[in-house]
This record gives sequence, structure tokens and C-alpha cells, in this order.
Amino acid sequence: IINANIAKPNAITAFNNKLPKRSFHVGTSTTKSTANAIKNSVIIKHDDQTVIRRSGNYGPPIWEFDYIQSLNTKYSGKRHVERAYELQKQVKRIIDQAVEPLDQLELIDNLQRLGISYHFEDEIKQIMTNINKKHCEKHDPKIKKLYETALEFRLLRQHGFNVSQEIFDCFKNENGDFAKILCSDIKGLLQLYEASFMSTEGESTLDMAREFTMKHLQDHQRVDQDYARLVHHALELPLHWIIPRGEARWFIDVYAERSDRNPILLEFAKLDFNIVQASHQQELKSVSSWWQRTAAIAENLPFVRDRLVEYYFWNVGVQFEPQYGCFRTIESKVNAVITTIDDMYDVYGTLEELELFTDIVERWDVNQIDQLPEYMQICFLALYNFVHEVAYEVLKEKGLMIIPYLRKAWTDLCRTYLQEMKWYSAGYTPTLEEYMNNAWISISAPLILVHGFFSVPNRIDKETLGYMENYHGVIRWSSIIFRLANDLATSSDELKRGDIPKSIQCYMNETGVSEDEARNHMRFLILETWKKMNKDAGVGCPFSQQFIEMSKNTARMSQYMFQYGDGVTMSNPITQDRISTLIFEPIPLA
Ligand code: 0FV
Ligand code: MN
Ligand code: MN
Ligand code: MN
Ligand code: MN
Repeated sequence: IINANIAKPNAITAFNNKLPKRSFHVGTSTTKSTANAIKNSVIIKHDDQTVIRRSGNYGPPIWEFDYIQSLNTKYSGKRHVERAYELQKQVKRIIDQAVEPLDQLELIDNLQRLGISYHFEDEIKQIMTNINKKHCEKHDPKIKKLYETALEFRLLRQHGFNVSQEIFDCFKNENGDFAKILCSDIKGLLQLYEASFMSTEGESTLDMAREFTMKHLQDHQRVDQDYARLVHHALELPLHWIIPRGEARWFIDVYAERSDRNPILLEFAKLDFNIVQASHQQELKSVSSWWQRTAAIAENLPFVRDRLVEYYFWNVGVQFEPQYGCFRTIESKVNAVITTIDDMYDVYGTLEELELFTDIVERWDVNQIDQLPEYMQICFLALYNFVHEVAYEVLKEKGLMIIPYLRKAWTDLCRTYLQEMKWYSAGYTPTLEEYMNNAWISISAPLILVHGFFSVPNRIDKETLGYMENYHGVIRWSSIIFRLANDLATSSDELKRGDIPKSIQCYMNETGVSEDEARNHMRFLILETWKKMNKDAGVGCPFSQQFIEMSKNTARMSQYMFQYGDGVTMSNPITQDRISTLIFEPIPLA
């Protein structure tokens, strides 16, 4: 089966000439995935060699270079920016005028959901500190409703205050269950549902709250027209799990239809969204030009996915605020380099070649590069140059030499890629634990977060760097969620293409459960991992708030991107719509 898409004949000849003489067989083991792999493969014959290479069969990108370069919105103009500044001052007055705690909480919740709270961080911190003080003093004799209690609980925890799950005990009946009477209180149920995701391990009241509210919200979804949209959205992804930018785009439309909306907040939210989007578009154009220049990658390595917009979009999900432009630019390039190398290990390279490649990455030795086949030379030099370019910027800006940290992270990644290739070649199915011990690194989130660590403010003393280097819980939990969400979305196609069993299949093999049950188990593990994240990201976490948020948003983005299938590689209408509305289309102002 010759796939015209796979490689230019001259490129094949060029690198085959440099390979040691050997014969490589994929078809020695009889697993189903190997049989599938051969169906999807390209057999390249050259002299006495037969190399079977798998094919990604990836389609072309949806958004082409010319389209990206043609983007041009009017919202970076002076008139809009001045109007936004005026509105921002007015919103600040609105915040200062709110005095009742419930009004303050609702206002803060609205600002956050509208995506504009980042303009008022100091004001919000101040209000939350006061609310926490009142909460601790228990001076407040008023009996609060479920709605208010849950809203306060969620916002307090979100802002790093310790508040006990016991505040929900008063809503339980004599059996210790949540009282039936709460079932008719949709507003309260919704807030309790959202609050329950702030839990840490062992908080059984919050577990009960989640199960109770999920069940009864589903009932309401069928009968309550007014709330159906809110409930559907909440059940799709709870607030604690959704990327802020995705929530903002959705909530602006919802808020616009509310009778109690504040027109100033609404106008500011829309305008700010569009102004920030204009800077996203500028950044995307520049990353896209870089990709075009480096397009050696895309052109010389035809097995590689070309998904630049998705790579950039990922980082809008992780940190959308305008001040993180450098972060987004670097990380989009990181994504492009990772995906290239991932496809090389997953799809194209042979075990022997990949062992060589891993070895050269470990030694970081550009002098050995001529041992590699040509397509790998391109990958390695692209990686090598990129890492040094990033390190140079950090050395210039912060006076910190980070090559060792980046090298270690890339070595860790490539070693786990190689481990997967070894398992694949041997037709081996690991246990879930064995798989996950490798796979939370091979998903690349640790590497992405190590790069991210140096793109935002952080303490750079020895201790903090150690936590970063050894992948502190915040990094680890984010990576596990990323891996599980990715496997839920991509493993079916990966197995067809020829790949190792992923988390779902390892678990099925180990326990004998059905695929549905295995998938549910992975969703359960995501929930449990979030609880660990909530704990480790809380009091005592050594990292800056920006980095903690980046790690959480990495987990959130993976849930957002892989929710309806593989949003990165095989685009689907929902992901496409999310990308269009977040990056390409301004919100109509009138
Ligand atoms: C998905 O690829 C993926 F998310 C990668 C490679 C990380 C970098 C890219 C972005 C953050 C957009 P794939 O499912 O092929 O990853 P595995 O590890 O399953 O091969
Ligand atoms: Mn892959
Ligand atoms: Mn892979
Ligand atoms: Mn693989
Ligand atoms: Mn995958």
C-alpha cells in the first residue's frame, strides 16, 4: 500500500542510503493492532531492505497559512482601546459600590465568568479577604440559603482560603443525606454542584454533594426550560474544570440575555474579549510565519501533523490574558516540536532509528548527528536549535541558564516515547499502573510546564527549581489528567494506526471489563486526580499563582480539547466552532 502522502521518493532514498543495512519487520507479532498497523502502512522497498512504516493518514490543516495571515480585526484600534479604558473605570466603581456580601460574591462570580476579573485582581482579593474574615468570625447569625453558602464556599476555596466542607452539614437530614427538599431549588443545586468540584480526597460530604446534584440536575434538565441551558452547560464541564476563555465566550451570551444584567459589565466584557482576541490574532500570525520558515519540518517530514492553529489555540486556553503573549508564542512552538517528534516515534521511525535518536537527545550531542537518518537530523536540529533559542531568551532576560532543565525534560520525554515503541514492537500490554508511570510523561505536559515555568514569574531558588525539575504534584496531576483525557479521545484511532494499548485498553486487559466500563473508570480517575490537584495547588504550594493557574488550565484545556474526540488531530465540528469563536470571530457589539 503506497500512500502518496507519506514521503517524497528522493527523501526516502536519501535517508535509506545512510541507514545501516538491515531488515526490519513489524509483522512478527500477531496482535490486532499490528495487523491494523500494516493495513495503514507504507512499505518502502529499497535494495535489499524492506521498511514498513506506519502512516498517520493525517489530513491537511483546516486553517491555511494565507487565511491566518489575512486576519485583520479593527479591535486593536485606538478608539476601542480608549472606550475599554473608560468602561474599566466604571466597572471599578461598580465593584467599590457593592457592599452586601452576596452582591459582592455574585459580582465577582460574574466578573470571572465574563473573563474580565483579571483587570481587578487587587479589588477582588480585598473583598474575598473580608468575606473570609466574616466567615471565620461566624458573626453572621443569618441562616444562609444553599445557593449563597455554596457560592461563598466555591469562591473562598478558589481564592485559596481554607473553608471546611462541614458548612454543608446543615443541609442534610437526620440520615445524613442531603434533604429531599433541596431538589426543587435549582439555583442552589447548581451552585452546590459547582462547589463540589473544589474537593480534596476524602471529603465525603462533597462527594455526596456531587452525586446528589448531578442526579437531580439531570431531572431538571428535562423539565425546566429556563434552566436547561445552564444545567446542560454545567453538566458538560463544571466551572472548576473549564478553561476561562471558553467560559467567557459562552457566558457573555448568556449574561446578555439576563434581565438583571449590568450593561456596563456586558459592554466591557464584549469589548475586552475582542481587543484581547485582536492581540491573539497578531501572535498567531507571527507563530504561523515561524512555522512557515521552519516548514522544513512540515515539508521534509510528511508524516507529521500540521495543526498550527490548534497548537496556538491550546495556549489561549491555558493563559489568555494579554500579558502572556510570550508564553503563548513559545508554547505554541513547543507544541509543534513535540508533535513532530511524537509522530516520529509513534508513526514513522523504526525501533532501531528511535534508539539512536533517543541516545543523541540524551547526550545532547550535535556532533553525532550524522549517525541519524536524514529525516531525524531535521528533527534533532530543529529541536536543538529551538531549545537553545528559548534558553538564550531566558538567559538574556533573567540571567538564568536553563539548558540543563530543558535538556532533562526533553530526555525524559524521549525516553518514555522509546519505552512505548519498545512495548509496541514487543506486542506487550502493560498493566494500567505500568502504563501510567510512563504515560504521564509521554503526554508531554511535564515538558510543556517546564518551558512554561520560565515564561511566567516564579521563584528561581534551588528549592523551587527542584520542585519543578522533579515534577511536583501540580505538574504531575495536570499531566495525568491530560493523558487520560487524551487517551479517551485518541486511543481508538491510535490503535487503528498501530500503537500500544492506551490506558483504556490496558485496564480492559488487566480487569476484563468492557470498553464502556474502562472509559468510565478513566473518567473516575480524572475526578480523583483533580482532588489531588486541588490539595497540592493549595496552601504551601511552592509555585507562583500564575504557574499554578497554568498547570490547572493545562488539565482543563485537555478536557476541553479532547471532549468530543481528538480536537488536535482530527478536527470535529465542535472543536472547530470553539476555535472559530475564540480566535477568529469578534463578538458583535450591538
Ligand atoms: C496529542 O497527540 C498531544 F496532545 C500531544 C502530542 C501534545 C502536544 C500538543 C499539544 C498540546 C496540542 P497524541 O494523541 O498523538 O499523543 P500521544 O502521547 O498519545 O502519542
Ligand atoms: Mn501520538
Ligand atoms: Mn506518542
Ligand atoms: Mn505510541
Ligand atoms: Mn494520544
